[in-house]
Order: sequence, then C-alpha cells, then structure tokens
Amino acid sequence: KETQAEKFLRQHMDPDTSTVTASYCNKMMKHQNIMVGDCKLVNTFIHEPLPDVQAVCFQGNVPCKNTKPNCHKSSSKMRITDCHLKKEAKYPKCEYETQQLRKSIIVTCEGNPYVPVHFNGSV
Ligand code: UM3
Repeated sequence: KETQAEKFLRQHMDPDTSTVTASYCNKMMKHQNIMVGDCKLVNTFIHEPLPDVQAVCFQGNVPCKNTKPNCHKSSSKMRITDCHLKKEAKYPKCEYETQQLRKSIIVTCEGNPYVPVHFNGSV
C-alpha cells in the first residue's frame, strides 16, 4: 500500500523538469494518476531536488490551513508549477491551466523520519 509520504512524491515531486509547456498539467495530472473518480481542483508540482524539499520539514514552523500545528514554510523560494482545473472541465476530461511560479512552499510533515505528506500552499 502507498504511504502518505509516497503519495506526496507521486503528486507533488517533479525535480527533473525545469521549463514546462502549456500542456504540462494536462499530461502530468493524468500520468501521475492524480484523478480518481473526480478532477482535483488544484495540484502543485515542485521542481527542486528531493533533499531540498524534505529539508523544509526542518524550516520555519507555520500554522496549517486546517489548524494542525505541523506545517513548515521553505526559507527560500522554489520552482513550482500550479495546476488549476479549468472552470468548464468535467471528469474524465480534467483540463488544467499551467502556471510556473517561484514561491515559498508550505508542506505538512509527519512521521519518523519526519517527511512531507501534504502540500499546504505557497506564498
Ligand atoms: N493543493 C496543492 N497546491 C496548492 C493548494 C492545494 O497541491 O497550492 C492540494 C494539496 C492537497 C489538496 O492535496 O490540494 C487539498 O488542499 P494533498 O493533501 O494530496 O497534498
């Protein structure tokens, strides 16, 4: 069974891509099996080395959106791509807007080892 940490890797890590094309999100959201029975509204991919993303769990502690205490904000900006579902999109035709950004990421971390398990947002 896939762990929460493995799910984070599948849904949010893409270290080897540096420039994305307009069709990036449409391809990635399918290839990474991110939609199961519904179109996910928003999903962010991170284009930085895994150790740099795992290190965020030991950077600034911030409140999570869901009020849990275990969220962390990256001390430096990271290369990310936000995928936003287009308004007219209806499952299984999940069409996405692709947006490349450089922002600090906020992740929820859990477990031992203490690793990212959810993407909480970017600022
Ligand atoms: N989400 C992103 N990027 C954002 C905001 C939200 O990927 O900027 C995702 C993370 C959550 C989901 O999925 O939306 C609900 O908040 P996850 O828990 O599987 O990471």
